[in-house]
Amino acid sequence: MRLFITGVFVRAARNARLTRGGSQSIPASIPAPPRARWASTSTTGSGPFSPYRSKPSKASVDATTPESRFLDHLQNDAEDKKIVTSADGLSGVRILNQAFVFDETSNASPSILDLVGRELYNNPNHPICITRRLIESVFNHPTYKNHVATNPVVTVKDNFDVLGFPKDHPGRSRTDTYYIDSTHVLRTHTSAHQHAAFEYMGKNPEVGYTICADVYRRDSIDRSHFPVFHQMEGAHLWAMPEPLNEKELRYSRQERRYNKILSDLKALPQPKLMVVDPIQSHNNETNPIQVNHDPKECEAICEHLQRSLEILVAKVFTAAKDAGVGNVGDDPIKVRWIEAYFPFTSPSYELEVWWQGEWLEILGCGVTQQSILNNAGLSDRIGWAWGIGIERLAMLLFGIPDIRLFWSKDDRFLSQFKAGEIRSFAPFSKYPTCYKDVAFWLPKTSPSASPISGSPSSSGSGSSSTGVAAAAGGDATKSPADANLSTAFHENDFMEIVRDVAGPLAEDVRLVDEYVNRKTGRKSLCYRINYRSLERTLTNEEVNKLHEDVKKRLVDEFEVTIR
Ligand code: FA5
Ligand code: MG
Repeated sequence: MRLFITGVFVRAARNARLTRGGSQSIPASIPAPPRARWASTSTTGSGPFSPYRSKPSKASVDATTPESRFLDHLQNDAEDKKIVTSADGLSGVRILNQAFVFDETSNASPSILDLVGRELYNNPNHPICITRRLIESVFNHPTYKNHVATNPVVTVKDNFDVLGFPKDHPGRSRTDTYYIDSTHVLRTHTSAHQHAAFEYMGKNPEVGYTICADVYRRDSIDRSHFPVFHQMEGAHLWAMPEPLNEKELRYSRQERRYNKILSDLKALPQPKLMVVDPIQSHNNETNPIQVNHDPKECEAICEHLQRSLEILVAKVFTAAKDAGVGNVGDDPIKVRWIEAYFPFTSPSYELEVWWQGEWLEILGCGVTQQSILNNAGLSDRIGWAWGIGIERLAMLLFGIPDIRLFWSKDDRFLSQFKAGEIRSFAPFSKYPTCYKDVAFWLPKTSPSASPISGSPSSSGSGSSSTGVAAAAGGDATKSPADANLSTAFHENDFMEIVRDVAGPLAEDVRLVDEYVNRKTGRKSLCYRINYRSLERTLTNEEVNKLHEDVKKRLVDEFEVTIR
């Protein structure tokens, strides 16, 4: 591992690589939402557009089936209730006026559906929105169009298929993703809107975009993980210039595109921060450039991507330092690049920031897969994309110690933030914690996959020793990645029960013991649940009741034997 080196040094080395290239040759359902829920936030440019495609017509649904009658009922029911059950035993949900009938794939729980529609990113005095605005100030008009996508229900196609997720990717599993029905999910990442955003770019003048949205993942419970969080996605593309005359060759046009990328790179300021960059080349076996891409052009795009994100990090951390958040004093801001894997970019990277003694992953990024651009009608463009966790940045910016606080409706939290201001959060309380253990035998048929064998909270926190990160959730260490294995015990199922029963009163859940009885072959697990309210002291009776409810659901739903 190389020692810390400054960004300036790294850039100098990389720029040398860039210019050395010289004259290399170039190698060759259910109805969609009734109205667009996608809004552009910048003051200029074209208006809103819909990221959704074809709407199954009502006429194509057989109106005589109980399903279609129930669907009509759901659609038209005047009651302001999210989940509705019919006399036929059908149940379904209305999300932002769109009706869905649950099927055997549905697994979105009421506690999650309750959080849909809060639109924290649209409240100007909320830390999520303040952070969003800060990011947008770096990726701004006229280069970038700033969007928000308010409807979190997307098709499986948009969330996974068009992005090239393999069929067995763990992120697709019902243990990791909230399915509304077999063809719709609560989006697990803002990349679900990539295809629509690229199509939009094809018809509009901006060469880049940002999209801000709430995203949903069945995940661990701790202070930096919540099943709903916010992401921002960004992209920048370079188009092939128009031919200068009839005779101009494609090669020459591509050379001009490459020169434009270089001049855009040169125009970016050099931020002041320390960069740990063990990546010697943007083209290697484990993280290759795409077959149809020119190595030197790809190199320039990676440089532009990395520099743009380093500028963002420098801006965010300087703001936090200036506000005296996190006691970082005069220490230089340190970031580290690591190689990653995403099905929709290659090469791919993650960026980590050194914060209070550890590396914290804040984003994933890479060179957009050409097939995705081609599918959106942009075959003559090339470029990069990134996806950032807003809470991760906001926690650093404001010194917010627990991710649950973002959802607080308590005025003691909300009144501390003002649009455009970065300031250190003043904790208003520390109510006592109460932990309780639950130990149980798994049924004999459960798979032997150990929930403890990987990091219990591995979707995005801390550093990855292998340097290869999962995309958009999904942790292969926790269970088999088979959406049909619904009865097998998965750690995320346990997390979901706790979340459903205790909601934001569960602060942290971790596996504290695991062993196999040699005689019976049965496995025993013991989880510790920390109950703590951010707003009041919990009574003993209250916690006991919650814990009993967790146990009961565990027995009912997973046929475990409590020890
Ligand atoms: C993605 O979601 C990719 N869509 C990012 C991307 C976009 C890559 C475009 C390439 C091109 P990932 O699963 O690593 O990647 O999540 C991105 C970021 O979201 C993480 O770096 C982290 O900051 C944040 N994040 C992930 N899981 C959580 C969680 N449970 N709670 C809070 N933040 C999270
Ligand atoms: Mg990640």
